[in-house]
Amino acid sequence: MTQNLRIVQSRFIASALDISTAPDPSLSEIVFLGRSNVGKSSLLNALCARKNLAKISATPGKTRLINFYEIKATLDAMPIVFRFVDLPGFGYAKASKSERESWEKNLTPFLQNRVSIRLFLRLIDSRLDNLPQDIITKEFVSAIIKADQKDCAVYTKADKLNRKEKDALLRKDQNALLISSKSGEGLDRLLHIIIDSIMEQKV
Ligand SMILES: Nc1nc2c(ncn2[C@@H]2O[C@H](COP(=O)(O)OP(=O)(O)OP(=O)(O)O)[C@@H](O)[C@H]2O)c(=O)[nH]1
Ligand SMILES: [Mg+2]
Repeated sequence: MTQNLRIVQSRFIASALDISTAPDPSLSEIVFLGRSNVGKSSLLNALCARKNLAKISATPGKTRLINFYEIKATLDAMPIVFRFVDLPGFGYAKASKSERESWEKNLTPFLQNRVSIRLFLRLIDSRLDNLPQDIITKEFVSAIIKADQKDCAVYTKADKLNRKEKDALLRKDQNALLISSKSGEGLDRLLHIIIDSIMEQKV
């Protein structure tokens, strides 16, 4: 039997520069991780069916702080409350050295020590898989992940791929989760993965 899962409410709660200024880790958190411009903020908006909840831009480097959103979903009749955490992108070529250092200085301890993180959503541009920076991120998450956390790779902008290109990606990784914030492809499957990561912790 398929369950009826949907996000019914979403709101911005706070921005923080680092873990010390972040809100209390009192709710399960899903972090959106990936290169600048990969589509993190767009995915967050698409999952919530909101246009401008998180700021998006064609210019890389739009998201500068750690942004927390409170999300209310329902699984059949059961309410589930959790948070989405939109992060600044790394690897933005035009970022100054000090901006890159500030990313590492603030976000590395956040990702390592934030106990409420249940799921690392690693976004990868489906047209540009295997970029060195994405491989480094995968290794970084593998090194810090704890037993009560999950890691999930998400291939973004699937609307830009034709059938042949999608098949090629799926041949390389048969579990590849192809999503598009534009067409809505893969969003329902992703939402189930998100909720599973939260529910597993509770049982
Ligand atoms: N075609 C298409 N474009 C997308 C999709 N998702 C995002 N984009 C575009 O990609 C650009 C970057 O999107 P953002 O969501 O701001 O990316 P981000 O990862 O949050 O970027 P930073 O905040 O700079 O780290 C924007 O021009 C979006 O419109 C998608 O699924 N399909
Ligand atoms: Mg962003």
